[in-house]
Amino acid sequence: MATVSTSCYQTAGKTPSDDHKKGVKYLVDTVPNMRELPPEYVLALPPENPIIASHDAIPVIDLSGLDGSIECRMMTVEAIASACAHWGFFRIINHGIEISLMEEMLKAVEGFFQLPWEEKMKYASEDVMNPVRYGTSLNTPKQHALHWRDYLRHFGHPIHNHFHLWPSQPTNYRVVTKEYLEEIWKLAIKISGAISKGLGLEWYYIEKSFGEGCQIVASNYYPPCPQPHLTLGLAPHSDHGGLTILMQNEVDGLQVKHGGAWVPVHHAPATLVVNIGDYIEILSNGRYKSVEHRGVVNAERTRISVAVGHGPEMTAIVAPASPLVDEKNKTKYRPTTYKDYMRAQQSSAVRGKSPLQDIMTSTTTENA
Ligand SMILES: O=C(O)CCC(=O)C(=O)O
Repeated sequence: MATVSTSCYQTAGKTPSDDHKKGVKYLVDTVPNMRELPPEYVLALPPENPIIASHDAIPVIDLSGLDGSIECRMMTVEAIASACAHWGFFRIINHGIEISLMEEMLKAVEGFFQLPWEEKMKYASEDVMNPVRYGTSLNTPKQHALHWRDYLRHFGHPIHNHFHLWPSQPTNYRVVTKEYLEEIWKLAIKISGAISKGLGLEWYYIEKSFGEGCQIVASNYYPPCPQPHLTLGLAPHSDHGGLTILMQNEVDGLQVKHGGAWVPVHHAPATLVVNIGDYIEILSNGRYKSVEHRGVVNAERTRISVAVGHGPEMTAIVAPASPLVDEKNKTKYRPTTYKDYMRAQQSSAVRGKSPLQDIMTSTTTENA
């Protein structure tokens, strides 16, 4: 079982002061030429699994196949089904999102993190369900070891409910983010159709299960770290939603757990990375598994990633799809509301997949 216990990620150093809440960028800006990692960020990391060679990389799917002939469409559906079953992660090309929009979004996010800390702290919140949150380290306000990451998380679709709450600086942030999130939502719905079909469900099954739907963007900022091997940007975790679409700048750092090893997901220009989250694991009754991933840091360059999660509306019941449950395939998860699941998952200082395990009817099932 791939779950990581909290103790593995307890800090090996002293208890942090509240100053750390201003962010890791604030720290590196105020302590130029930092040679040693502050002890609050030193993690007692478990002995590592070997990192396997990049030739064993996540599958690449040409999404233009979904707009082609019936044969082409079915081949693409099968490729996505195979990627979901074997990896839980895949890279997409020909996805239809303009490169210029991707670049503008990355710039807007970078612009936000470059604001003075006082401006960013206007969005700080300890409530994991707050519609807009600036923070540092992990999402939870519970006591945990510090990680080398600042983040901005906020709700997207349905955008009219949240637009006015988004950061007002940089001045183009709202306009660019709105356009990016609208395009990414359409893409997520298209991919969810292919995933539904691959599970033997009707094309619109997952989309319908979303109801009004929920989209959350998590933008991550990982400044250069003086001793990157002693810490992490983001601890291993799975995502609570249905599917996440991730874009990263040209600096590597994402790793995916596969076959007991951490596989690096390298930056590839103009591509996006898709992964399935806990909601699809549950909906598929365990046929597909959400996969743990983590962010490592480096000493030279700032890494930025923009992860957009897509799931159902808050009041939706999260449970296996009824066509996938029968006498032979009994339900493996206890129903819960998406809101309750998300709150539990986001509040947990325990990383890995333990929040999902808590709602499994049997904990003997192996996760990928
Ligand atoms: O920075 C990354 O590549 C990982 C981001 C991520 O997993 C998250 O924001 O939940």
